[in-house]
Amino acid sequence: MADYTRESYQTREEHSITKSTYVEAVEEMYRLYGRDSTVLNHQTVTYGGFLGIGQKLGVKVTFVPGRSSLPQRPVAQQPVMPQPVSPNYRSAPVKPASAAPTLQESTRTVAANTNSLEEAKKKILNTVPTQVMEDIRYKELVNQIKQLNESLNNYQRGGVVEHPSIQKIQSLLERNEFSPSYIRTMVSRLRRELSVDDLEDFDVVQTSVIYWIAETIKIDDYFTSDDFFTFPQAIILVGPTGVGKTTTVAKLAANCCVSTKFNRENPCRVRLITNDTFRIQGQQQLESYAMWMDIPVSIAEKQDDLKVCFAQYKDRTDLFFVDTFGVSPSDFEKLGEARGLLDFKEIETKVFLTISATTKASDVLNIIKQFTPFEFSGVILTKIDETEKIGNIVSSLYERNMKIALVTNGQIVPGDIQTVTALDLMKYLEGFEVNRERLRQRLSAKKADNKEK
Ligand SMILES: Nc1nc2c(ncn2[C@@H]2O[C@H](COP(=O)(O)OP(=O)(O)O)[C@@H](O)[C@H]2O)c(=O)[nH]1
Ligand SMILES: [Mg+2]
Repeated sequence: MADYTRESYQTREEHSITKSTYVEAVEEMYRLYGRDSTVLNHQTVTYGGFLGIGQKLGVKVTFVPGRSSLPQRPVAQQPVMPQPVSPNYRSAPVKPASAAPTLQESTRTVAANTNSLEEAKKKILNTVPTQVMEDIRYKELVNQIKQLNESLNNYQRGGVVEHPSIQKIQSLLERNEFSPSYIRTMVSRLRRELSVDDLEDFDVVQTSVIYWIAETIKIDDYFTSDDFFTFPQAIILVGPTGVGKTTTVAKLAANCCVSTKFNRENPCRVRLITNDTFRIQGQQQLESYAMWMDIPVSIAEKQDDLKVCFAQYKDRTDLFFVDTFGVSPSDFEKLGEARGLLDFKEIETKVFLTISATTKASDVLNIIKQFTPFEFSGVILTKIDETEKIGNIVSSLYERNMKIALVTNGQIVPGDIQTVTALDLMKYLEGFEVNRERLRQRLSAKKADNKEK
């Protein structure tokens, strides 16, 4: 394209092709007019049908055909070629190129005979020897096979040639470590819900995708609801080892103690319980937090110990926070043991699965699966400060329809814990430009809409 001057564009005629999608129209243009054709504009149109019935929505692409598809201009340099008009040219032997008259000569001869340039042209075309025609057809055929091969390769790479905006979104989602199936869902939504004009404006595309991502994040507002302040009850944290259960239990307990819901006359009575008796540090860690915060702590090794503890302190305690020993999701024996330990009815309980935000998507899915018997109601997402990508978590929680109740963002007790909104989490998207205000308005409009329904 680069060697085309403005003038040469102007000397070529505009053409248009209408197909059901932009990509199909452009592919057809390339096929018929060459890869060096230039798209001038495109618009959404209706086409096909009969008397307005059965019309389809499509895209009309207006373009200038590629130079390669045009007849060569400098006739004088044309080395070829047509045979003089001969009534039985099909059987006429092909003359060597050097002996053939030039195109100019042929044109002159024929024009003189017919006195009509148009007719002369037709006749010249008819005079092209069979072998030359065969050559042209052969070249066309080779070209078509090449294009078919290209299309086939594209399909083998996983689909049709995508609009550049869709390609860009796809790679941004991959960069943020969203799962392949989540990315497929977003891409098919883009294809379905955005017009070709919308796709041309990347800002519209990314705003829609960010909004859809926010929509897929479900928040559990348990810790701000009245249910959390219905006493007595036990909050139990389960999850793999090292994700931050003990630290989070300490943060929660400390925050309840300083909550504005309570005061000196009416304090929140909190007790910590740990059954992490396997590791000396596990137990000591909670005990030292408890001592530092001046909160009582109990050790409950077995299910019976827990039952005794609840029975003994229920009347003097509002909230029990139970820190469990960490279990690897592949250690089925220990998982069963931990589940058995929590099998009691003495007190209202609420179980939360603790997952580190740094866990990769396939592992998150496995953890959710293995901890399902614990009947957890939501997820506490820890260590969000240690990652810049949350696609792994967002896509796997969405796939399992899980809600996020709390997020922890550091090692400091009690500070680094917070309730979040979907909008808060959008700041962890890398490479997207988030218009927070527009997104906030759209999300609150949706919330209000849902409430009305
Ligand atoms: N960066 C970061 N570290 C955390 C967070 N929560 C816990 N940790 C650290 O993770 C490590 C393991 O925490 P711990 O509570 O013992 O995990 P547990 O085995 O699940 O009980 C400790 O060093 C904690 O300080 C968090 O939100 N952010
Ligand atoms: Mg622990």
